[in-house]
Amino acid sequence: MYYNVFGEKVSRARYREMLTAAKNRRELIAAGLTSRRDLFKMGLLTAGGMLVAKSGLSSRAYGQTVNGGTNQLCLPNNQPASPPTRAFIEPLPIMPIAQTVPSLTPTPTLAPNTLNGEVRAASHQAPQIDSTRFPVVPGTLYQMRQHSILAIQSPDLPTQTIWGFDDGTHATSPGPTYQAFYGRPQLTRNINALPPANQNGGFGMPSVATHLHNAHNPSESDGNPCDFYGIGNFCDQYYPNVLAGFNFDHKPNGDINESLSTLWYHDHRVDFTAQNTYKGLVGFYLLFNQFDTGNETTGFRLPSFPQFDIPLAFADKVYDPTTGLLAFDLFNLDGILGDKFLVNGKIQPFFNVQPRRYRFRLLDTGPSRFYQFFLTDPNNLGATNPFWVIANDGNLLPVPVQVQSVRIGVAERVDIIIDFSQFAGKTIYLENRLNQLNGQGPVDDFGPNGTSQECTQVLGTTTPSILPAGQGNLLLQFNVAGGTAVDNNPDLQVRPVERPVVHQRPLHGLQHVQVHGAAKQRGGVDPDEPQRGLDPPDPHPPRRAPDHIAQPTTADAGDREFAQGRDSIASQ
Ligand SMILES: [Cu+2]
Repeated sequence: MYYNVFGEKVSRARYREMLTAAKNRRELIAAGLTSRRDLFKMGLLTAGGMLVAKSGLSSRAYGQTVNGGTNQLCLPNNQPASPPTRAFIEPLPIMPIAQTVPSLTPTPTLAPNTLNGEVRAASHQAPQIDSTRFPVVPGTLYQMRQHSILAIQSPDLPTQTIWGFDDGTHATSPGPTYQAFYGRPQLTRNINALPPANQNGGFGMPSVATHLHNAHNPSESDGNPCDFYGIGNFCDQYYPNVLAGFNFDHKPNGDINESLSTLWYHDHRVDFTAQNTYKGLVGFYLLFNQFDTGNETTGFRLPSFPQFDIPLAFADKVYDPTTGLLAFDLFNLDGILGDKFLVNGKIQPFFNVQPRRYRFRLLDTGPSRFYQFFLTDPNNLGATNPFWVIANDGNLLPVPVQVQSVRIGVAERVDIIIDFSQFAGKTIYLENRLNQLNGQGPVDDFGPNGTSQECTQVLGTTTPSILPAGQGNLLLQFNVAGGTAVDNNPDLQVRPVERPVVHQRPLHGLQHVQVHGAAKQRGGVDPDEPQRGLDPPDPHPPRRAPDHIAQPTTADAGDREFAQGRDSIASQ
């Protein structure tokens, strides 16, 4: 029996065709074709960015002849399936908390230490604003080496060589989780210790720029795509952990409305961000303050970190059916969709939880998959199992919003609270029910009854935008203990997350949630890009208060200097 990447049965001849095409593409990549620009130079891409219709190379070209559909982007069967893997037999990995170091050698300097191999675009800005508050060598220091690591992503697959972050104590992918605090500046020395390109296993560029996505950071420390550096070089990245506006219109401490919480770091190397993040160069950066304290007996009393506050990095990947090794198809210009779903670096893990509230920080690490998360009880598929959204893209919402599902796009985050007391003694699943047929994005819901007419000619029927419960991708299994458990969190019905100061405006995001039963957002498909909502234009400028479920903060606006207290040049 032969299957494609969508789990559909295909003929043996078709399967061999797909395998050959994939093998030919990999060989071209291994031969030194490492970017789309090379493909253009070789004449392998059309002006429209499509792979030329060459048999034995483009499985789409094959599809054009056999399917006869007019919408070639809808080809659902152009990749062989990854090898079979069992689900829910290994526990969810929890990334370790990043460990600080007492000092760095050589000592960090204001100007780039080029003599010793530092590659940085400019001198640190923060110490030049206030050297007392932001000393050149702050009290919190990290040293993170990027190097290859061995990982078991499923016991049914061979050990994988991927790339991770090493804080000196743990070398993991996703990397160690930063536990950062407002008012406590820190510096991370990122060192490129990756193997040479000819040992990259077929994809990945050993040249890095580590970006702290969405953070309000000085441009020289931002990890801009073009601030990359090679093996053996390093970059000192200064994270002031200060609220936007601290040196501008909200002196001295900044604007509390600009508080960020769930951030992530990832490689941002121009042209290779997708490959390098797919290869493992991602991690969480959690920023706490006096309200979001990480302790459920203080502040907003959100579930305590790290025991009940769990970062979840989602990724979908493809494995070579002949070797079982992680594969990346550079020729798939619609964006790669994987048929294996990883959470924190493991394919379909389980997580044993207590019957109480947990906070989960959901992150879509891409490269091209959108998710709409539901809680699914396999013994009661008709049940709607609500949970709470408390933050989007790093900002706490003014009030928690109860939803039946929440959607995120690539690079987006959403913080949710699940109360497992309602599921005591049960096994339930976090399920992605969003229907996505290719890397360009999920299918729309513009057809009748929430269906899409995308791909109708290829599929012969309309397709649902949201798959029925139990028929999506089961990502994570929760085994909920029986009985009761201590839970210091307040009832979210009484809105304990309400922010101390916010501008009151109509909550478009909230209305959207009520109408559709889901907090919907939608954006691009590149981890480089910040996501924007599709909601109606905001009639209430200026865009300040983080009270919109898909609204960027001004720290995300990308057009003000950190020195003016608002932003780095490119904070996305
Ligand atoms: Cu980013």
